[in-house]
Amino acid sequence: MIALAALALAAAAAAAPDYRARLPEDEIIYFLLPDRFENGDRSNDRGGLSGDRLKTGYDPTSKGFFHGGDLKGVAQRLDYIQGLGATAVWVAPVFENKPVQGPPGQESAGYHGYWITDFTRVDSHFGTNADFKALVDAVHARGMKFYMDIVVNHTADVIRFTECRGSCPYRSIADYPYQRRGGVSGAPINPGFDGTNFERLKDPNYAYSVTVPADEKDIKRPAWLNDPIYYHNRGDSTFRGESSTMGDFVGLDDLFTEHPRVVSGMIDTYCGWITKYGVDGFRIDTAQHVNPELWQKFVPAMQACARKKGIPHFHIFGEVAMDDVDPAHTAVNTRVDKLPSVLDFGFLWAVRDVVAGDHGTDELAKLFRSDPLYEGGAWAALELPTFVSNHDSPGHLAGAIRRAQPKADDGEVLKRDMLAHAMLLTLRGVPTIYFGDEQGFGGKGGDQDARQDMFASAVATYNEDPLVGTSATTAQANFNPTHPLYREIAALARIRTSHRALTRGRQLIRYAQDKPGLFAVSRFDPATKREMLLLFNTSSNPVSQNVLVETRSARFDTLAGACPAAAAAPGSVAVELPAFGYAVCDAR
Ligand SMILES: [Ca+2]
Ligand SMILES: [Ca+2]
Ligand SMILES: [Ca+2]
Repeated sequence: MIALAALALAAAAAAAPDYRARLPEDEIIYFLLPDRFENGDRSNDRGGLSGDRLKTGYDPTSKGFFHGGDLKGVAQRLDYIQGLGATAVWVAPVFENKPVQGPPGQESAGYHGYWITDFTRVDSHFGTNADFKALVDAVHARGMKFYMDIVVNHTADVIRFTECRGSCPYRSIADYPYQRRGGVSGAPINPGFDGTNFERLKDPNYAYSVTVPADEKDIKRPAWLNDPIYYHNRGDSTFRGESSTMGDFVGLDDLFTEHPRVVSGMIDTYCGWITKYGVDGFRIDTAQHVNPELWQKFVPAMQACARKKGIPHFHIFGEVAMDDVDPAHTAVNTRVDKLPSVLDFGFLWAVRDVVAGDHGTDELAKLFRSDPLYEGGAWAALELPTFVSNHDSPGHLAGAIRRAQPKADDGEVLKRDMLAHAMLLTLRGVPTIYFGDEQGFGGKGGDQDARQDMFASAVATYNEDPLVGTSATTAQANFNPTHPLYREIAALARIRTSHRALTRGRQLIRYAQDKPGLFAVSRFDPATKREMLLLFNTSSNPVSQNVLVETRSARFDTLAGACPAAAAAPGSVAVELPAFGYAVCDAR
């Protein structure tokens, strides 16, 4: 049996295209939370813990607790993921988390993966390190890539301060300098420490009195993480000024990422995952809450580690979250921090404004006009993972459309949703599909509300929320390859991955306006210079107008929608689109 399985795996690997040769912009990413995707092993639902949900973290009826999904479940559903056209999987953090945290009455669980205690081990709710290896190998055997989600900014909330309970206000360096205990008039400590000579930093009690509960003194791995000297210990971030990088993210212990021991420790830990498992990239959580100097060292170290493992195009993209269209904000982290790429939050909000809301299509033009701000210029923008929903956004895209267009019927919501996905899958950037979008999931609000189960859910507020494009609800499993969104995304994904103009092509805005209507873009195959004309109508009325193209683009093949067969005159095509329609037109 084992020999047969190994033979089958070897055959699949031989058949798989050489995924290592692909560039980051060649991929289509599928992003999922393992707890919410598929339950492949009922025996690990409680993570090997016993007791009530406050001990095990398991409560499938609550949106803030573990639901039972795991890595074996992801491995069982790779046909579904690959069938959608995805070429890479981004899995939310798999590391061992503190199962439950939060003040009494407000507890929730580490089902999302961002409260890590052990950076060397897979969370026991998700399986084992062997399950992780099996999953990564199975993904690779299909010619797909595996992107890990990593955290460097913080660990789980273990450190407490005796001066406060629950929320602890941020205490600045000016008010609580390192060389005094508890404020400027306090007793001298850490003599000579200037913020850089860390051998002189001996006492972590400058801002607060630091304490760790006795039963949690040794729960972090690697073991150096248990020493409070490696944390900022200044209280909760206000996400402004100095606290943005030195404050605790809602109590999560903020690592002293300026400290050389922290830098080398994180480099060793994450290089270990690359070396052991051959993963193909990292999504970096809370990247803007870490000092740029850490990334300037960490990124080249990861790239070197990957090259040594035979991974030439290791992708690294940071989460630089923002709640409006401000590409200058995200671009800074590629310029100063030297992050190779960042999640394109500007794209998320621009598409939602233009397709869910009623903003003019020039909002998209304005976003793309800023592409040269990124380190490496507009070519670097090709590697930005783009998305229309994620696990922190206010609902899936379908939910956002419903809220923005309360009078729209299900058919219009579906059309708008498909239009947004057509933009995602044809415009510049790396399309990143958030699990459940392809099944018409909605969502009533942010984070916990946007993390619905793909397997049959027991969460009442998920199950009462109608899905788009189907009469199903989240009370049943929703791995339906005939859902209209799944089919549309799959068709567009195949168009994208079979045309270099759409993966690697420079992008030129042809037309945009200050109200809903036409958005027209050309992209160019970098080798042949052949033009691909992309047409989107964000308006509820049909569009009929002439659009500028290259004079050499005389005839067009229709890849999606309906394209003009030929130019009306050299350099001009007559475009007709129905309400919320789109077209992908391959010039020849
Ligand atoms: Ca399970
Ligand atoms: Ca803490
Ligand atoms: Ca920080």
